[in-house]
Amino acid sequence: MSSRFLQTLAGEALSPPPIWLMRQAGRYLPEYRELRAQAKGFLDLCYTPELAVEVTLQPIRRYGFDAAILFSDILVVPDALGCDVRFVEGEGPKLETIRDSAGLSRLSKAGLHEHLAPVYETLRRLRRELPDDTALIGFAGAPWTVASYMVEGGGSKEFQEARTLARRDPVCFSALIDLVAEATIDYLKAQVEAGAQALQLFDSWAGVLPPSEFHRWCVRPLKMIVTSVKETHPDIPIIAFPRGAGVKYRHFIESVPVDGVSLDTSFSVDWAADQLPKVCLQGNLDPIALLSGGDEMLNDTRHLLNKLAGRPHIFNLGHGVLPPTNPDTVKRLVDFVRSYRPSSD
Ligand code: 1CP
Repeated sequence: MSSRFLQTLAGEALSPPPIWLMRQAGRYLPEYRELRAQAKGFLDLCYTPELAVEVTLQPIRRYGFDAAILFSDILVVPDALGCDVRFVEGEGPKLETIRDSAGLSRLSKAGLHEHLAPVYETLRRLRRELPDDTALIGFAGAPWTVASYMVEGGGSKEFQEARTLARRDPVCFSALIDLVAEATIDYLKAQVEAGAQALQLFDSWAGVLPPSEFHRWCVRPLKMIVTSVKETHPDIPIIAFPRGAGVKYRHFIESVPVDGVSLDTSFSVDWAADQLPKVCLQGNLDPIALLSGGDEMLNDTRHLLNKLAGRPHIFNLGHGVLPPTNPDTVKRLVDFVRSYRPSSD
């Protein structure tokens, strides 16, 4: 196994740790903005292998990250199920809303693989083009997060409609969650067959679920997905990101057989290192630290590296790189992590 990222997910504690960043491809990079301006739209970028490969490779060329993440979006799954998805300039995603059984009946996974074939082609090309020591990460959104976008018709602060539907009509909501979960299983298995060497599941809105609902809508569907993918692909490492779940991360790790968890910015790494079961930890520098940059960013980074030294750790942010981030600051961060040697602070 030549990739430091995969070695770490397999349980080795490497110093310095491997590094990649969520949303490492995207709007903070001038070369992304240039290519994006030429594409017809954001989804066009995701469904054109030539362009998606190029965008995935941009941050690898600049920074030599230990892993490349497929350039796509979590909302290609609803799109493939027949729920119309559009990305409106400056407004984010807009989806056809699904709020009842009539809406649900319009969706089907019959055309899933045909619709997502360009994504599989992107992965095949990437595996050929990436250096052997750069791991290729495939991904999908978790059912709770994806279904929430479908019920809301887009992004939201509180996901009020989705949470209300889950309580008012749990049978309908549960059918939507199951459909997304089943589609996600098929999608992730196909990603592995096309060359993904690890998978990440993004449950970006797990944090809005109260403890009484967390198990049902976050833990249960993710357990189903991870178990099923590992049944056919036992060696594929899987990282989950139940963002905002706080102390419920522990229950999550005890219940879902993941190889790693991505920590959001709410965690003190001291707490995580003491309290969380021994899975690989990924994270969790605050993306805002890269906006202010400077020595404070490096001090936070040193603290994090010191606290997690000695256990399997993949350096990352607590959420995605923000569009106003200066690409030179990312370079400074990567150089710092790569030259890190344990010390006291
Ligand atoms: O205008 C543009 O160019 C589009 C901006 C953009 C990009 C670069 C979107 C729209 N998606 C992406 C790529 C993307 N999305 C990746 C691959 C790139 C990488 O990580 O390097 C990944 C893994 C995602 C995942 C994603 N999409 C999540 C989960 C992760 C997270 O950040 O919490 C979510 C919630 C989405 C939905 C989405 N897609 C795009 C936007 C702006 C949003 C958020 C919408 C909202 O809730 O307001």
